[in-house]
Amino acid sequence: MKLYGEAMPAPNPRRVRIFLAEKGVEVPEIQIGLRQGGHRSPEHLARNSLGQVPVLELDDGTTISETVAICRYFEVLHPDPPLFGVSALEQAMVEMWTRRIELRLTVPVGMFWRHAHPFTAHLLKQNREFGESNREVVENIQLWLDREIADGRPFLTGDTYTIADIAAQTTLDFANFTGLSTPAEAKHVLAWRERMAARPSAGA
Ligand SMILES: N[C@@H](CCC(=O)N[C@@H](CS)C(=O)NCC(=O)O)C(=O)O
Repeated sequence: MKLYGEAMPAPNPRRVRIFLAEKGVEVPEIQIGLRQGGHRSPEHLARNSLGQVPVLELDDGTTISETVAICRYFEVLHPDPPLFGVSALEQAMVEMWTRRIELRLTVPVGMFWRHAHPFTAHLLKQNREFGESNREVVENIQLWLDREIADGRPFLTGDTYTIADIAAQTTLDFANFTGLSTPAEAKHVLAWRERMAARPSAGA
């Protein structure tokens, strides 16, 4: 099997790499060359008709797209350490937090990137005003997250590191790359980010 992905700072392929590093699993990755348009080549569109990475290709040629779907596949193959929760409650919490992060944080960071950043200006007709409006959305959701984790929990869902932490870590690192930072008053988020950055998997 092999992964089609892209190097840092692309957040979604990195989510899979961090997940695999936490599991101690090695899968070869081919970098698609987003800047060169490799994701729009006929070969890649045959793997994922949406032209995105990551894509996992199995030995029989089956392809799996969507970061969380790829991670779920590896979770079943390599259950330890569990990163999607074990009990019914843990699994629900992981789902809740992953969806909150993807929908409330990753989407506005992506909209800022697509509509306000000079690097993407040649790719689409940008709506700069809309793009810039996401700065405040990203800041406010981090302040909300800060209040949520102010109870001292070490990870987003509680006492256990999960894929929800990986989703937030990779999104916020990418946000920094685009020029969006964590507000200084979000002290709990900043401390959590330091803990995530100290894990060996952060280099993946
Ligand atoms: N929902 C997808 C999003 C994947 C995605 O946005 N990947 C980016 C790289 S981080 C990409 O391929 N961008 C190129 C494009 O969308 O045209 C997932 O979770 O895998």
